[in-house]
Amino acid sequence: MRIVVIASCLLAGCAGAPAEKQPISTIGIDHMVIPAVPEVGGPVAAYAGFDNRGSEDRLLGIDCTCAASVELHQVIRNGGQVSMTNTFPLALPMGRTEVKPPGVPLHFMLIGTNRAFSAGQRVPMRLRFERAGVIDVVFTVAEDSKGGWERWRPD
Ligand SMILES: [Cu+2]
Repeated sequence: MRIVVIASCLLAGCAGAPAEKQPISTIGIDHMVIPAVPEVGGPVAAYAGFDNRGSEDRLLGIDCTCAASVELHQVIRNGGQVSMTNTFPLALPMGRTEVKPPGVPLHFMLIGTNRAFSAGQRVPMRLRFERAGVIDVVFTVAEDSKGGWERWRPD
């Protein structure tokens, strides 16, 4: 049993010396969804839900080999004008926080993608938290964001 646990830890990309005490994650992540986008290079939205069962934390950033960068966009309406600004970090007070379709006021945005996304594909990303540290998760590409969010199930 011990060997199985270590092996799965290696697969998940656990970093740091084994003797070092790893920060205990108190963040649960779910509903990791990306809409299908056939064009390469354009911005692509991403969504996720967070359950913070510990003390207040912040999501500092997201890394994906699929994109040049990932931003947290806040949609700001100013009269007829709509603009999106990068607003990382994302505050995660105790309890539930959702970055949810339709993405207003918040969505994650993959900038400068290097691949297309088609429904059913799985896309690993690395989330960096101020207190919980690094957590690797896998996003699922859905035909559309809202449907993908509603039908999302844990592995
Ligand atoms: Cu955006």
